[in-house]
Amino acid sequence: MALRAVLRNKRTLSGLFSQLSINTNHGRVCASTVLATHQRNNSTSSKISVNLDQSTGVAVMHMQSPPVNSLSLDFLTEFCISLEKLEMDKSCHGLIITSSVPKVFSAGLDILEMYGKSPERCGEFWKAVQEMWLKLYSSNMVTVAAINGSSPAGGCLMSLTCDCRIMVDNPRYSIGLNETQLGIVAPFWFKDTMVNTVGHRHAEMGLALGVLYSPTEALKIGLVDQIVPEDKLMTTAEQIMAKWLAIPAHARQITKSMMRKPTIDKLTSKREADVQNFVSFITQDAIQKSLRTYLEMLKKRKA
Ligand code: CO8
Repeated sequence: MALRAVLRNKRTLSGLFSQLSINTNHGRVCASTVLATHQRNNSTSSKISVNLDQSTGVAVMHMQSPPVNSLSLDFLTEFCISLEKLEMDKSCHGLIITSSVPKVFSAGLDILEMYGKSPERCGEFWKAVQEMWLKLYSSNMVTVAAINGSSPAGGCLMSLTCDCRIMVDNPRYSIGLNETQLGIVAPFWFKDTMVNTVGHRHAEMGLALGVLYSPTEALKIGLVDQIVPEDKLMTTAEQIMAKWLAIPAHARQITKSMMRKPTIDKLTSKREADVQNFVSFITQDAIQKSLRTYLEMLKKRKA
């Protein structure tokens, strides 16, 4: 009946839903809660800084762990705690992830967490990597990666979990799942996330060859959605965010879940086995040797 009245008034269904979702979200918080939430979610830990703008409902997360924002166990723990806080904050609808470290978005998993460590520690580390992926890939928030530097391997994975990726158009920056170049293999859920983004053929070639794409190449295969000059990155991210947030929230969230749930369920149902696989793989002598060679190569390249 109410709906008919709305249609009679020539208002669209999506307009109605849009209004409902906005009202619902805003209706959940009173002014004092907003203030408390505002204080709670403008946080700076040693590796992550989060700034939530209450007027837009958009949080900007800066990764600030020099030299390369590598994903160590400590980093991942802080990252997941920040994410959880935002997810539970009903006044936060969108998240932009970017880096405070010049020229690097994230160098991916911290190789030192995988080299010379006990099986127990490797297992703990891997659970944290899974947690980051699960939280981001299933987030109810709109997530945008504002990629302002190189983003290999786990850094690429992190951005692939977002709803949208914008990268600075600088040919010195690269992005991709380059695991094979380290002599290691991207796990099935890394692969699935890549396939879901760029399709099977591009994923197959990119993964097998461990390709690190320039921004232009990444745009061409759909690994990123837009490339922009450095000084336009954040304004573009905000514009894209506004476009996504204009969609009725529940419809967008259900659609996201529909698209991603099979991939998420696959890991959730095999989580423990995946940890065991990782630990037995990464602790093999041959793999440890490959990692040592790669670390030496990184050092030599620097010298
Ligand atoms: N982990 C730990 N340390 C790192 C990493 C890393 N991923 N990347 C760089 N570093 C270190 C360097 O060794 C160097 O250390 P130091 O100062 O002690 O010599 C320091 O960070 C600075 O590095 P650079 O001088 O190279 O910094 P640049 O700004 O010149 O370059 C790059 C930045 C482009 C990010 C460059 O450092 C780079 O290419 N790094 C390697 C990135 C990489 O290959 N990451 C892959 C990690 S593996 C992963 O994410 C998924 C693994 C899945 C495992 C599955 C197994 C089953």
